[in-house]
Amino acid sequence: MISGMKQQLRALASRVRAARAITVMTGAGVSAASGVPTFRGPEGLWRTFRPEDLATSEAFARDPALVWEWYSWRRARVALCRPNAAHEVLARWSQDASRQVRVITQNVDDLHLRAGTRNLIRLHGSLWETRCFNGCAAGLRTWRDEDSTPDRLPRCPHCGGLARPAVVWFGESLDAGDVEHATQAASCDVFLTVGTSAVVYPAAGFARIAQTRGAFTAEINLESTPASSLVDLSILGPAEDVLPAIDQLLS
Ligand code: BV8
Ligand code: ZN
Repeated sequence: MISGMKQQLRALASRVRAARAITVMTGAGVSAASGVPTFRGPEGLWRTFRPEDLATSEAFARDPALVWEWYSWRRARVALCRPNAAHEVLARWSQDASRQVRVITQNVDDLHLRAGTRNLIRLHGSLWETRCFNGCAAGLRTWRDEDSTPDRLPRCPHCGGLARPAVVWFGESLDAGDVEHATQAASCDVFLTVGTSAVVYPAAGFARIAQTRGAFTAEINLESTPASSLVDLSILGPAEDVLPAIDQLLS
């Protein structure tokens, strides 16, 4: 194991420099410096709210107004946030035509998109999209919905039934196309897992898939996670500092 922050940064920068294909898996920690609350941890959303009360289809069926209230609150909060230095570095890397940089995110805040990231896979959907809760044929597609203060429950324009946030809740399958793209992206030279507690599957499994396919794997997080003992290099530090530091070592 490489010790000493400077040596770790240099080691990762040299891997990144040599790589032709890089895949980055991001989680809530990447958006923390933008002011978006994380889920787990001392200030996390799951301290105040129980996931099973808010992030399952059973919760929505039981109390759609409560679930919409939570998502509207999150929309309003994220609308005030801006991409930070971590999003910006990843966006720049993804725009480099000389190699393939793919970003897989568990975040629903769209800050990677707003930073201009290309080749983005949004595994858990978007806070800003809505779809039919009944699953009517026409309402299977999502539609953009920026309203963060709805005065009544959003409805499906096709069947008139309730509309729901187009995010992936616990117990729900991820979009098959997204999973396929993420599985393809796990074939890379360097796989980075950044700002995620690495406990939610299938997202947390892609680092191991990448490693078994021969990728160099590294983690950037404020603290150790279940991924730390798996990866080749674990850097303990804030993503908004570590990614710009690596980026600077590349030039
Ligand atoms: C599914 C809704 C098939 C969107 C979310 C295999 C093993 C065990 C369990 C399972 C398994 N396979 C499936 C499961 C069940 C379940 C699961 O994983 N459960 C776990 C928790 C035990 N998975 C599912 O249900 C998935 N579906 O597998 O479908 C299926 C179908 C039917 C029946 C069974 C299976 C669906 C998962 C989707 C969950 N959706 N939310 C929303 O409203 O946002 S959860 C959610 O967690 C968020 O979406 C978030 O994206 C995700 C992951 O969280 P993180 O991003 O990692 O955030 P967290 O707060 O945890 O961590 C932040 C980290 O950042 C911390 O480590 C912190 O130290 C660090 N940090 C903080 N600041 C910084 C920083 N790091 C760097 N810099 C900083 N500045
Ligand atoms: Zn409908």
